[in-house]
Amino acid sequence: MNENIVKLAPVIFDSIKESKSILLHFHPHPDPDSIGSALAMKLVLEKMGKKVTVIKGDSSIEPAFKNFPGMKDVVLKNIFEVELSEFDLFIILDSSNLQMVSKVSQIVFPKSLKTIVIDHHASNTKFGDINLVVPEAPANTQIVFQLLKALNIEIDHDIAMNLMAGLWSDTGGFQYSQVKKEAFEAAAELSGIAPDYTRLLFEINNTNTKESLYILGIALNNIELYCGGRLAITKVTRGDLEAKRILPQSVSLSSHMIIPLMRSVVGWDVALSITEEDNGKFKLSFRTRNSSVFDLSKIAGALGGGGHKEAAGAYMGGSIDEIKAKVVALVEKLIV
Ligand SMILES: [Mn+2]
Repeated sequence: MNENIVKLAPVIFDSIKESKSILLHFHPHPDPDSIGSALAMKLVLEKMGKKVTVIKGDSSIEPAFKNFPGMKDVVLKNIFEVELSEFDLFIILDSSNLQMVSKVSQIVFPKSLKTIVIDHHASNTKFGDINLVVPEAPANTQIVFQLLKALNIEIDHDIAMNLMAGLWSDTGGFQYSQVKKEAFEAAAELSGIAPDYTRLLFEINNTNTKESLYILGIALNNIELYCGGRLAITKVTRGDLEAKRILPQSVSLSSHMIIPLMRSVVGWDVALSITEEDNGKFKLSFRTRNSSVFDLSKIAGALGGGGHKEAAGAYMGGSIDEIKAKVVALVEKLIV
C-alpha cells in the first residue's frame, strides 16, 4: 500500500475522532469518483457516530447519479450557502484546489474548521491542514478504499457500491495506464461485498437523451485538424444548438460522449472538445493517446485548468478562435 496512506491514516482517524460535525462536498460538474468518494465517506463517518453533511456544491447532479447510496441525504447547497462555523472538520475529496470546492467565489475557511484533503490529482496544491495526495491512484475512491483498509474499517454494501462506481468510472473501466493491481484488488473486494454493483454502472452509462445524440452529431461534424493532423478540435456553440432547436443546457450531457470517440481515432494524438456551457463560457475537455509526449495536465494547466496526464480540462472565456490558437501553440511546442 502507498506509504503516504499508511503514514497519514492514523492522523486522519484522530482528526475524525476529535470532530463532531463533518462537512463533505461534490466538486463542480461532479463525476462518479467525486460523488462515490463523498458518499462512501459519509456512510463510514455516520457509522462512527458523526454528524455528516454532504453538499452538492456548485452544480446540479445528473439524473444518472440519483441512485448512488446516500444521495437522498445530499443538501442541495454550495459552500457559500452553508454556515461553515457549524462544522469542525471538512474532508475535501477528489479536489486539487479551492476552485474544485467552488468556483462561485473565493473561499476563506474559518479558523475553527480543520481541513483534510484526500486527492489523486497530480496538480493538487495541498491546500488542507492535512493532505493525503496520491497521484499514482487512478481514482480517488481507490485512496478512500485503501484508507479504510489501513484503518481496519468495515466496508458494507452501500459503501462498496459508491467506491466501485467511482473506481470503475475514473479508470474508464480499468483501461487507463495508472490502473495497477491495486485497482483490481479493490474491485475484487468491493464487487464481493456489492455483487449488484453493475446495476449502478448500467445507470451511469446508459442515460443518454436524444438531445445528447443530436449534439454528438453536431460535434462530429465540426471536427477540424491541426498540427499536421495530430490535434483534433471540435466545438459546439450556442449558435449550433439554436440552429437545431436544442435547449442550451443539454450540452453538458453530451461532452462526455464526444471526447472518447475523438480519442479513439488512430493518429489523433490530442483530442479537444470545446462546448459552450454558458453564453461565452467554454468548457474544454482534452484527451490524449500519447501522454508521454502530450502531458494534458500541463496543457490544461497553462490554460487555467487542470487534471491528469491523459485527461484534463479547463473553462475559458473569450472567442473560440483565440482559444484554438492558444491550444495549437501549446501542442505545437511539444512536437519535435
Ligand atoms: Mn477523480
